[in-house]
Amino acid sequence: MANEDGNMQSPWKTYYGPNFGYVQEQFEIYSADPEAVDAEFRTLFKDWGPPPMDVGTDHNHGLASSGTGSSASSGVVDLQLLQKAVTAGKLVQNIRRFGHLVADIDPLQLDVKTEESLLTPSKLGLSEQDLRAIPASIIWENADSQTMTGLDAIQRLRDIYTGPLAYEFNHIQDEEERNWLYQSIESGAQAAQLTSDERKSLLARLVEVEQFEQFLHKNFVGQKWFSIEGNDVLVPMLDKIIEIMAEAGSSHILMGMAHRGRLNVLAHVLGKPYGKIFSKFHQANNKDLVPSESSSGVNYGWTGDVKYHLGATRYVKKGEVVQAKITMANNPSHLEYVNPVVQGFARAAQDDRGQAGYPKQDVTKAATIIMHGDAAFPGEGIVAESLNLKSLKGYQNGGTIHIIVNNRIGFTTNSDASRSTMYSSDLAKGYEIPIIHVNADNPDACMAAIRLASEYRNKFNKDFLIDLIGYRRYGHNETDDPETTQPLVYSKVKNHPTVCELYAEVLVQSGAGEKELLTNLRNAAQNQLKQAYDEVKQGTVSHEEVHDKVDAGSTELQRPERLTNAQTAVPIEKLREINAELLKWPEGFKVYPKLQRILQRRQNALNEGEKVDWSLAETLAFATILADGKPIRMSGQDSQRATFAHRNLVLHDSETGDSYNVLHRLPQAKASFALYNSPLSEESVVGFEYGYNVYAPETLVIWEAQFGDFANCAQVLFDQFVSSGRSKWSQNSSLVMLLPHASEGQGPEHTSARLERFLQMCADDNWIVANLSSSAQYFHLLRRQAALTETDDARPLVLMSPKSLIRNPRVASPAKEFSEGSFHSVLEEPILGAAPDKVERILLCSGKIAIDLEEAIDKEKGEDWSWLHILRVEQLYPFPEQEIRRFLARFRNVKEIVWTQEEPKNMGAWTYMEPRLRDLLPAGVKLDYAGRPERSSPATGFQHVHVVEQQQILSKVLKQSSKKNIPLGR
Ligand SMILES: Cc1ncc(C[n+]2csc(CCOP(=O)(O)OP(=O)(O)O)c2C)c(N)n1
Repeated sequence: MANEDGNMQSPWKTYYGPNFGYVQEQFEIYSADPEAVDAEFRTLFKDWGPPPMDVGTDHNHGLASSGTGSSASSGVVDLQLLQKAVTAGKLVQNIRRFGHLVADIDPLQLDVKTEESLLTPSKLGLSEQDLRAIPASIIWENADSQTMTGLDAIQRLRDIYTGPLAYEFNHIQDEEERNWLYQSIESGAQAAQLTSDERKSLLARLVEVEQFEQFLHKNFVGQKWFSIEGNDVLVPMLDKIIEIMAEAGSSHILMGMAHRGRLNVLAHVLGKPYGKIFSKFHQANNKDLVPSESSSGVNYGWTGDVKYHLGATRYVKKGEVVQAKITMANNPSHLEYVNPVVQGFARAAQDDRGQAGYPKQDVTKAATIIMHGDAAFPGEGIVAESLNLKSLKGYQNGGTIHIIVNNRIGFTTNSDASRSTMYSSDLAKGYEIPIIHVNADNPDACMAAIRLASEYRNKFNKDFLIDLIGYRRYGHNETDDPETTQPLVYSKVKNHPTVCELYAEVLVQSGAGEKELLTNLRNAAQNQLKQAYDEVKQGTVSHEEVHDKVDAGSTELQRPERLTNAQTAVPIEKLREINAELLKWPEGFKVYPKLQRILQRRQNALNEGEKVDWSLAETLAFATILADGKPIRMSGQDSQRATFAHRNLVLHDSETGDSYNVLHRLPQAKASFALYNSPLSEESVVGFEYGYNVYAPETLVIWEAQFGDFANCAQVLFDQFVSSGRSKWSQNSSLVMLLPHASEGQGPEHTSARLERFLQMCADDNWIVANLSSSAQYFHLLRRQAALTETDDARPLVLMSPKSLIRNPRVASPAKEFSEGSFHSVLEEPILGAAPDKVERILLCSGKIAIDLEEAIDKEKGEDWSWLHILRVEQLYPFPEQEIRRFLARFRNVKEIVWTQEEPKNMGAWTYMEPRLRDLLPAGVKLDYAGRPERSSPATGFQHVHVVEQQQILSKVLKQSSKKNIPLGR
């Protein structure tokens, strides 16, 4: 050892932990009285001066033994101290990981929280003295300069992790993200105090929220609207996200939420005038909705919806410039089903579809905020299916901010009966979504949560979840008495001050606000509400100001002419040029040889005498639609290749595995073509594609089911959105749904898309339902659908798509039908009907059975079939009444019409067709049914039974009453 001028090591480096503290203590004594310390210390202090204060920063030496002699200078570790430091390090991790268990996140303090042993130093064998002896930076890498000792560090970390904000980040696998999250909260950046002015405006906003609810309670007794009270802070939280996101460049802000607090959010976040909201309570006459003399009793095609389901749009301006468009999606009662729809909105807003190739996505362009219920989030499977979209190439939207509006109850059901997880939010952990639980009675903490969530979303472009834990001040709705089922909770709620009262008190205590502030704010808010109310009552506001615009589109009962007039043929030269381009792939790209041979066969398909099959018809439709400048987006399970291996629009190099999208290099294409294999989900994907289409109505959006049978997994989306969205909310779409459907002996679950259910929902000109029998029909129908996008005539298209027919040569069409034809709602069987007067029986049918019939007849060419004719109803809805009438009029001697289908009698189109056909039946003509009998399951599981059943149907309709059996199926 030598002094600082010498070469020897500083003696201080051999003292650490409690020993170093002892040395410092000795120095203090020495400073007061040198004689009061041992001679050894006297010498030391004389030679080296005072020991430094910040020994703790010297991590490597902080734990070396203070032993004497050679062991001291050789840096031997004090094992006991080392053990303590390691335990203290674990304690830090425990606080980060389990701090939420004891955090102050429950406004009503319903659960008694017991101290966790993992978080208690003494239970881990650490005394305060031990912690004081450990330098903070050894156990906590984010310790600031104020935090000196381990004890300080633990105290600080407990404050951070067990206060009104609780964090769950440990499930984030990415190290950079995890570290960023911990660092962000431990640095206190987001928790930084609001200024006094900011806190006052926050209180003013909370008062508006509170008083709006109070006003409704007072003036609309007996009505329901699902008050926000108990989670009032949601409104200023949304204000804050919108502000941050708009500043960060989001010009679209897409929101989805259920009933709870929706009116308040509509009023305050979406700027829906109070008067409009009050008028819904008044049930005031909206003349568009009321039966009138000029209407047939009801407004055609418009049912409207209850007040707490309606969406809204607002433009946020900075000066005169529109900074962002905020959209609250229309929402059905079905909880959480709006989630994928909003995700689809966001992606549509982020995609630039103006050039060939995949759309160019800019995630800064749109921000997504989805609110959930605490019972619905863990309970409804659609939540998991929608979260699963978050990182998938075709669906991700750069991160959604989720807020669980947690009132700790679902209707009358407590959390312990509605989920098996500790928190409502636990599902999100599996998707590596960071989670904050925050006390809704602490507005400052709620703002900190928003800041962190938004910063994370914008930095990592991933989802974030805030579990906003409040309570529900009243029953499930305002007409419910919650005390019958939750007496204890509600005895607490009754005496619990409102968040305004709590926060006003905080402001008064901190000197940020004067005592009368709350009363003044409440009075001002009440005055504003009263004024709006009086204006509505006195009728001094215009109809437009009070009522939502009803846009039910066309009021005509049918629009068949506009549909049939759609120009969908494409000149043959153009088709040939495009077809040639489709067979060019990049230099050196090695297409799988078997597939190459299949594709090469398409080369001559447009020549005289050749035919275009289903698959090429689809590709040509897509290519020509792109050439017309319409973007296309398609997704479904395995849709790139297609379930039946017919599409193959994404090719894979057989040597490198590189992929190449055939329509991306098409020189004629003027718009984007997105084709994605979807995850194995129906409801989230249908919801997403529907949302995409609603928000990007110029795009031809297609969803393809693996088999139509699985479409019913998305039943809610068909019922609540696709079929009825226009009628309830004036929300139109042109979504195409391809649903493989046909009886082919593949068993009960690879047969039926449940055509009957789609037909049952047909009304008010709500969508198109079709089942086709030729590739040219498919080409024209797709092109018509594309042409109608964005027009008043746009409607969703439900297409029973083919399976075996894809490769059936009878379905392939000659080039002429593409270059000259158009879509026909009804087709005549080409090999029959040459002598109309001889026809006695007409079979009406749709889809594959038409081809089965043609094959059966063709096999018996020698027979006299002049007594028979077949009409294929290609478009089932809108019902082609005029076309069918026109056809029937040609056959004057017809005696019977037989609706022929392969589905059971209680399924397929029969129950839909029967009354409609009866209405147009010529006098004296009988209507009959041929098909399977009523069944509870759509199809047999045995192939041989299927064959027999199919033959029975054909035999029945192809046997002329007076003649022998036709030996079918040889
Ligand atoms: C899919 C679905 N099932 C059932 C209901 C009926 N329902 C309406 S609100 C509600 C309770 C929802 O609880 P929670 O998610 O906690 O939201 P809160 O109403 O408490 O805000 C139920 C069961 C519904 N609307 N949707």
